Amino acid sequence: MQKSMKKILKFMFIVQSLFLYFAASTVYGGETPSVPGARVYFINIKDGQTLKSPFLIQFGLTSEMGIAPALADWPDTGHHHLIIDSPVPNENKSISNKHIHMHMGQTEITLKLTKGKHTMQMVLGDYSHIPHDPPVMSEVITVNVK
Ligand SMILES: [Cu+2]
Repeated sequence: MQKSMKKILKFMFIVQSLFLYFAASTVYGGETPSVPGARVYFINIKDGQTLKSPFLIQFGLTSEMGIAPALADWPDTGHHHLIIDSPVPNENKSISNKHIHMHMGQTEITLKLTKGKHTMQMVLGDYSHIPHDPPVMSEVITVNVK
């Protein structure tokens, strides 16, 4: 990664932290539209797959929409979230920090999970971490971690 890019990402992270701190009680609209047909999907993991922890997860997004870092309010974009062992978050609210946010616009992560069965679901969130309208979510998949 280029040095300037790293600086930008670091700056955005700081801005985001401040933003979350000062705006924690602000109510967001949750009105960012998604693009019809946009879909998120697990690229390299299938429902029912057995995995050895730690493992890589690659996040796919169809070409109707693009990836942007959190706080970048660009049209038709969002950032990935991974929901583990939990129901879909409230669609009109900011996705809580107990879920994994790929707020720098990452499209893959290495994940450690305890042994056993886990459910995973992807949800795209807008610049303020709120799912789009209508939400862009993957199916819930179950993996077996050994
Ligand atoms: Cu987020």
